[in-house]
Amino acid sequence: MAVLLREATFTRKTKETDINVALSLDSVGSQTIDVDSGIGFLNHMYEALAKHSGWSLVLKCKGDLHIDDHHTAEDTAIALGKTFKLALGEPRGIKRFGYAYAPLDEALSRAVVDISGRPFADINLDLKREKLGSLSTEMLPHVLSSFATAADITLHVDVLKGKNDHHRAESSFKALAIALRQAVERTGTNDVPSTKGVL
Ligand SMILES: [Mn+2]
Repeated sequence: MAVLLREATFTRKTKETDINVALSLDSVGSQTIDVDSGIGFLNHMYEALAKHSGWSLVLKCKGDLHIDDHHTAEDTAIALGKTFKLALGEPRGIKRFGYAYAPLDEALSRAVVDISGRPFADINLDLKREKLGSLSTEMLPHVLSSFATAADITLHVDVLKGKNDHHRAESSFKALAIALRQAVERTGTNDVPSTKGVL
């Protein structure tokens, strides 16, 4: 029996941002990753997330960067979360829970994911710099929590160590990627992984 690929596209257009996302959780062969949010450091984080999740991801955003980076960062995270939920579909036959540690040199992050259907995020990055490239560092925890809320998942991310804010941020996205990859992994059954029988 052919295994269905878990894929989705999503479009979101407001007065603040115009976003198109195409996501595959099961990229066959080589991954396609093409991210242009208009914010270099944000692209770098989404690319790291896609790469280590094993996703193919095309994400394009035309945002109101003449105001600041807020709407673009927040709305791309919401759009990506909604696309993830659409691509995953009904959470049957998946591991549901995922957790991972990811180092980047001196930095170390931990991410714990539950594909729970209950949106919740607790994100502790403790970044000290005002900006990373043209992205306000305060937007990074907001991006992670917006993604989790839109995706209807429970997410805990903690940067445990690290002196360099670029490393701290990037290791947190890599940890999330590895945890997500584990959580959506197929078990080979058709079970809903909950004692309630529904997620
Ligand atoms: Mn980097």
